[in-house]
Amino acid sequence: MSRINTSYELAKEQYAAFGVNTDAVLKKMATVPISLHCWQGDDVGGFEAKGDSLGGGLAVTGNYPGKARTPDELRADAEKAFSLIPGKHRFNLHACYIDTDKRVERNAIKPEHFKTWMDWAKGLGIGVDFNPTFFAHPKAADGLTLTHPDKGIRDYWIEHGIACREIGAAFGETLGSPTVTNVWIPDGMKDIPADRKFFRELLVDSLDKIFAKEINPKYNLDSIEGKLFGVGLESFTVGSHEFYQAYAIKNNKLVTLDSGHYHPTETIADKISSIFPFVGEILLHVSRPVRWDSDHVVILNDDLLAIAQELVRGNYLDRTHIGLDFFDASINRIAAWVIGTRNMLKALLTAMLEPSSMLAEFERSGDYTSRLAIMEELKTLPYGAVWDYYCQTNNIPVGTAWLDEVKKYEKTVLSKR
Ligand code: RNT
Ligand code: ZN
Repeated sequence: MSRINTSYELAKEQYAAFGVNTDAVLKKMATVPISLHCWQGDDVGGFEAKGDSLGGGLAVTGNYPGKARTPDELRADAEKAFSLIPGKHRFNLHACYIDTDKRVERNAIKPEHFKTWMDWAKGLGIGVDFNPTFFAHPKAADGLTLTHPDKGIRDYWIEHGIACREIGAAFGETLGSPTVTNVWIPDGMKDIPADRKFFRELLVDSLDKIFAKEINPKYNLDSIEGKLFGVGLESFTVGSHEFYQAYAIKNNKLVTLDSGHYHPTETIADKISSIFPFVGEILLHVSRPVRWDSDHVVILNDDLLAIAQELVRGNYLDRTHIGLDFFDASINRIAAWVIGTRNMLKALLTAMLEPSSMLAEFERSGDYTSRLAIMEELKTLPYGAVWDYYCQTNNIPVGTAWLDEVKKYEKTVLSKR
């Protein structure tokens, strides 16, 4: 037996002593897709005719060579990443990743402009998620889109939102898996607003118009993402968490929780069980804020583990769409995808390997001593052996072997760009 198999058999026994069946956990692991965000592959650049800076309070730093310059390059890079991650996952597109020869106005985009993406996803047998792009555009240059006081500008962005839901539905129908279309707008102000109410009311009205048309949830699910602040938009964000949470509950929408969008001492882990009694499904944007909403690559830290534990302990996986949202241009971008996604999966695996009902029983009987003692013991159980075995059975490089693949690809493909 190989070292990996032997280690797995030993780990299996150790987990069995806590009543955890590792084989069953690995079966469950295979059913959880992670949505890889296209924008890590090219620093949120997209493929519209260039010229518009990112804006909207978003910032990408770093200039590592070799980023994808075309849809074909991005698809090849994403495929490389998928080949290094165990399981079947999804791809999360932004509208500005449109694949056309000529520039198409954002309010005129159609499913046909994303045909190459559809064919690609179909070929891979993966689902796609979608996002309207309310930034990097002259009509978003002053930081306002759906809440712009100018009705003409508002209408333009409303039309964009509607177009994107239809594109989402086309992806969902073609690929046989619902697309989550996530609305995030940058709208806000650098300095103290005089009339917050005016903008919030405009946002209600614009969202109502975007969502007016019923779309079969088998094809498209609408989610809305709030935020605390953006760079240059420090004093006021129209689409705050409270705003969208309330809107979603009232209008039966999904809520997106992004790890970087709250006060630094808040974590999205605690929000999951708070919101689920009131919404059907949620979307996560798993990210890593370092001192601010910096969107660093997700690492296996306590915050990530807490998110995974909440999803597993609450039995919420079937109602949660897990997406990633980070962008680091200072390291190999494919490695960034692989590191972040493998970490998300490792966190889920660790959470699934937990004897959660045992811990809950201690808690309910008031035995907090045992709860803490066992939680700490669990931290040194050999989940790494289970992870390696999972990678091996999925024919995915085990341990650091994936990095060799990325380095090879960097030498043969990325360095030629
Ligand atoms: C911005 C939001 C949003 C974006 C993407 C690119 O703060 O997190 O989700 O990161 O749309
Ligand atoms: Zn986000």
